[in-house]
Amino acid sequence: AALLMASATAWAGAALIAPPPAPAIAIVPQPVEVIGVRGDAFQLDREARIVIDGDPREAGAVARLLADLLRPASGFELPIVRGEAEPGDIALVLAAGEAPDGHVAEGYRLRADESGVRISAATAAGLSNGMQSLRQLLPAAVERGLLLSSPLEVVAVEITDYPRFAYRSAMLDVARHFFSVAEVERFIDEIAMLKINTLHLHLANDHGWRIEIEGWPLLTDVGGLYEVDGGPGGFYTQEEFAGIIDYAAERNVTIVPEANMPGHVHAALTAYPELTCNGVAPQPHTPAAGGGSTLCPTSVDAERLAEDVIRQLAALTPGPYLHLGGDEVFGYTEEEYTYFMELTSGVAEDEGKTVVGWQEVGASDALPIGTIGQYWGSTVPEELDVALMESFLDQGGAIVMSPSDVAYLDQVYPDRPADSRLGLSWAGPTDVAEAYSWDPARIFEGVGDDQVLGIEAPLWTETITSIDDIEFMAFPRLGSLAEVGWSPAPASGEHRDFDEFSPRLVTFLERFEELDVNFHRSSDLPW
Ligand code: TNX
Repeated sequence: AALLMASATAWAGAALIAPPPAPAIAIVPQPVEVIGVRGDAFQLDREARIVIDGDPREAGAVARLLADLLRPASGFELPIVRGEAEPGDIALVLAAGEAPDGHVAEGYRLRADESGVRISAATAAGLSNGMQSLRQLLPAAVERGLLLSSPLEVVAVEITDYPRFAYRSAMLDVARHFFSVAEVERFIDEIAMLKINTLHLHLANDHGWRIEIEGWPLLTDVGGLYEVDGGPGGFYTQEEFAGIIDYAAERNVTIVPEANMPGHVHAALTAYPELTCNGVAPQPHTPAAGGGSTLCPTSVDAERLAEDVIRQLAALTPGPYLHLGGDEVFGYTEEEYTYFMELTSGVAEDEGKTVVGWQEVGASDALPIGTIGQYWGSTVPEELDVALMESFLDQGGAIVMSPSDVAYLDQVYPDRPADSRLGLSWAGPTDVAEAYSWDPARIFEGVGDDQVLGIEAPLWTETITSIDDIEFMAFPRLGSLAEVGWSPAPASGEHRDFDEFSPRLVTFLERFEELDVNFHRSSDLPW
């Protein structure tokens, strides 16, 4: 009951005698407004249909995902049809006026009662968000994909919802260890359930080059063959990468590719000696610690490589963003560094992309207008951090917040098993409560909601080798971070209430149990 906001705005026609009993609802991230409404629960029956009211090319993917969830659990046919909903149907309504005021991009409304379910939005993204909320109103057992013995019910409810931040991201480092297309897609399924709408793929680092680049076959044929500790590595062909992008898009997840340059490039150097200053290709770098490598600042081949990589990634990526890396570049002069970042960001801009870079990129004052800086310092910034962030803002950009002491998914859990090999600890340890108890608009003075594009939770994979490891490190902490990115800001002077959040997160994790997700049973949650 505590999860519900009291409201007298139950929909027109409902008698306003006493407030309806509050349904037991637990959604992560917490929606903006959840109202218990008069009426009985919706019950899915044999004749129900999924009705698309709007452009089926836009709404089709959401309808199919919903059908894929409900058909095995109900045993019903649940045809997807176009037109107007009849009693008992689930309607997906896509129309300009349907979004909550001022929240066209991703807002949605959801209403359920005995007469049907109606999700409405102005965009496919909004419908997708509504579908993920509906999913969390259903019993966790639907996730198992097996026929259930009891009917599927949705409590009578009305939800109005939209995100606080437009950019709610996870990052997966597929360079330190390589992950198959199937593993990446499973991770996409999982993050989408939390309304994370961006997946930043870190496609190249010292330990491996993971994306096919035409004209540079050895990047992958040589540079893709290793990973940390010398494992087999791997890479995505451009076709496979396009497949990941499509898979993500159907789930309202935008892929942001990054081939990190001009530092962290050891794998590329092993493939092409002309990228080095001494003309000698080094042996592969397999220790977890960084290789300290750079593209030779005076190599024209390095410039040609950078341009080819950026143009091809831009062409492959329908999303608006291209991440140029730019972190931890040792051995460049400031002039060499800013020259390189201005070159690469100019190419990305020329390709029509919004540039994203690690915070170091703020060292340049000649970035494309609107360049996004990704902050990876701590929640208590240092002076240099402040200057770098101001540089992005001064150049018309905004900030993605990834404070490493709360948002880095590769940092150890304080209560990890004694024999755990997972995680680094330079910025941690970080538990579920710490990942929850910070605010992206309260890190830098004067950098509030309007300057913060959103949040990102990076998962670096020096110690992470499998989807099981990914799941263990990402969850449940990504649940905390998803809510920090989505749900309304706490009132000024107040903090998010972990005691309210934590049981709700436990309820969410029942769903992950059904899906056999290998999340960490953190000791700061009330199991
Ligand atoms: C820092 S933060 C890195 C990565 C490492 C990570 C390990 C940043 C831009 N770079 O290269 O993998 O720490 O936690």
